[in-house]
Amino acid sequence: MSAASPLRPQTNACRLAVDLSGTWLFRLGDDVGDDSGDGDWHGGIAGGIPVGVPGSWNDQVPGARDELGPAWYERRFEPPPGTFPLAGREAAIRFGSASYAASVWLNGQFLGGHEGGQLPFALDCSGALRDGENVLVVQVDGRLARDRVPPGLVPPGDTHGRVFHPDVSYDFFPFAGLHRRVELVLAPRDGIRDVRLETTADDAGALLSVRVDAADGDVTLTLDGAPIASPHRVDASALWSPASPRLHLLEVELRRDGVLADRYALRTGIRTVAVAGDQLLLNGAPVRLRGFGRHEDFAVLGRGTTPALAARDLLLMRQLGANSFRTAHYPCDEETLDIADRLGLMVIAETPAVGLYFGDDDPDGDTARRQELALGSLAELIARDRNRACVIAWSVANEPRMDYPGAAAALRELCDRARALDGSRPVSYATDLPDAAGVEAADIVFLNSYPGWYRYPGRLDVAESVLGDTLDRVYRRHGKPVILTEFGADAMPGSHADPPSMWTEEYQAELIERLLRVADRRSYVAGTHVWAFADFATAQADHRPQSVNFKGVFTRDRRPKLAARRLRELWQPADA
Ligand code: BDP
Repeated sequence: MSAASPLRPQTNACRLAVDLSGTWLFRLGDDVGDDSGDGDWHGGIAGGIPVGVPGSWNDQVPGARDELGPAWYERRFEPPPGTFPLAGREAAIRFGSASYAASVWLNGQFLGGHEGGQLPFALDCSGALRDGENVLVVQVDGRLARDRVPPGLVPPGDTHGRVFHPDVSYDFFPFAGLHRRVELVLAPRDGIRDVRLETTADDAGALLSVRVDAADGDVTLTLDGAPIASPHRVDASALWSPASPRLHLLEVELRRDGVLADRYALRTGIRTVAVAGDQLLLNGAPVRLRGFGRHEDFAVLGRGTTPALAARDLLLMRQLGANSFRTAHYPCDEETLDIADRLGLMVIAETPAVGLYFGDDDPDGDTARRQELALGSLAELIARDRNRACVIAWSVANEPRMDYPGAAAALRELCDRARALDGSRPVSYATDLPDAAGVEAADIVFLNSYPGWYRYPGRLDVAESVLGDTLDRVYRRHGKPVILTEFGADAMPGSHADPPSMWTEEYQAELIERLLRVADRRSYVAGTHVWAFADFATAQADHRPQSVNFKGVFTRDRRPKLAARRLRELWQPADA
């Protein structure tokens, strides 16, 4: 099914993607699964109110902040001219992200569903789509449960001991809704199903391999307008890097009897990434990541994405001199990756597997189900992002709780699966427990560490030596490059003190500067990501004033704190 294939939708001579974003109708409601009586909203919802898509419903709809569903969405649309007859084409509805689970009906006909937020899914609707007005209905369920990923309702002993309302096991608000674009997609039935790029090092530059999965016919490739065959040799000067984020236009065409049957274009960077000894190499040369962990979070939008916010964030990162970010703690929007490709920002792409735990007292098999879901979203993430130059590593989880017998094996399985699906990028998971078994499965150690905050709070004086000792110990143990994927401090914007004290802008800036100094002195440290780029919404908790994590170097509305200015001084010039 080409329309429902992993390829991201695009509009060209053979394909059409119609953006259905905009004002939808919405209502919270019970799970009315039957087709009889008043409760049947599959053909259209009763009493809906207007909401914006993309966007979480929590901060749009008054009183709905803590409502996690199920909720119902409706969008009426007419297919564009030339849609019918479908003839050799298929139609699908593609969702960029429905958090956490969705079921979809078109004109009362059930199309299918999907579990897991922040990853796209496409449902064939060729049999349901009609000329004239169509009614698209989506039920979105954001409820927390132990057998979901990320898990909710987790016993406090299996979290960091923190109690949140709503009862999440992770430190961000469980926003729910249609968070990314929704598209009507038309594509040839017997067309191009998938395109996979892989770049390997070569003496003079790199070799680009293009694998095309397509129906019968003749496949041709062009790069920047010139015909190529796979593998294709690329000059070093044409490679992608933060200093020179060159993109090329790769066009794939499928012809039958000389007639164009399908076409797919990718704007792509070409680069290699590898781990050698204690170094991370980009295009064969050692590289150090400097940047942030970044959430998708903004007032009113919740977790809803818009290219304006992504552009603002990534341009600010570049302005500071950052060259990298991690999509914590879930895959980021595809348009954000377009911007990262263009700006030369190296991305650690993370799955939604935050807060995993492996309780062996699980009578109903929740642990096994979580692992299946984690493996599933890992595969979906790699299928979505594998062609991206900007994505230089996979993070298969964030801070899994490792104190159960099955934990290490589960993390090993996740790392091995990532490598089996994509052998071209290093694989790891961000951990606060670098001594626990499981870490040996990673190609790089991703270390989250908070000296001067959770450990030795208020002790700027000892934070440096504590981090230095931790890094050296981790390196001695694993003999691999280490990326400090999280460190930092909360700072209330506008709060100042001299000498610096916790929660002030001075303390945050000073701590970040000191810890960067420690990390930068160590050659095996392949990167530092400050936690976090901007303040973000959390569930309510006694350690989260205003239900916000204030570790951002920018406020939630992207005003700089002192730490942002300090980083700009430390990170100039922004060359790599
Ligand atoms: C780390 C988590 C991150 C939190 C951060 C914090 O990975 O999600 O937001 O701590 O507490 O443990 O600020």
